[in-house]
Amino acid sequence: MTFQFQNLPYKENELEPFISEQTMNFHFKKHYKKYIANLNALLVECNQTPGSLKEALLKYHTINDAIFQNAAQAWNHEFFWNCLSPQKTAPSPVCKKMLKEHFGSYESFKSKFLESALGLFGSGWIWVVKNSSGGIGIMALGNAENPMTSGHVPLLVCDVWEHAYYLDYQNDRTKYLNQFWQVLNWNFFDQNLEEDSQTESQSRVSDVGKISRG
Ligand code: MN3
Repeated sequence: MTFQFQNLPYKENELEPFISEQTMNFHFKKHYKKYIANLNALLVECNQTPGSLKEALLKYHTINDAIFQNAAQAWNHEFFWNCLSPQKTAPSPVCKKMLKEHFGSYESFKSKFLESALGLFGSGWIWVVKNSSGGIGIMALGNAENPMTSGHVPLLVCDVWEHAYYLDYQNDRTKYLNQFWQVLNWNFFDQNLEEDSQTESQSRVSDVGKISRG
């Protein structure tokens, strides 16, 4: 299977003034599309046909760095585009409750997020994840790393590779992170939580099926 690039869910200039059209243009056309092209070329070379980016990144995580990195970067960027929105959104009551439970308050969640982002040396991604015990947490992962390889469910992410902010904020990651909240799509958090709970209840149903048939 050849992977096709996904279009942005908004126009390149719609996140201005927080993320410029120029940044989105480079980010989408030069970085993200390149990962898809690289991945397709690598898969042809070794005659592999994973069914999805998720399948590719999970399968090649420990066995082929080049395929993993390009598949993960493609997946991470598609997820990241959806974490941004030109419409102003706010955490839902469910989301607020979770943030309060796990971080004490919305404000302390934000400072923990910023602290993790500033603490990550070099390029990477700052993830809000659901862990296997149902709690939520923040993971700062370098380069192309993705929380699904360690069994976590991604709920939100911020791209902290310099290509995501250098044209607008130069080396000032703090300034970029402070603007990130202006365009963060909180509805996507709820959507990912909802999808995960559906997957969980489906797997419970199939477990019950296995037991009764056994
Ligand atoms: Mn990027």
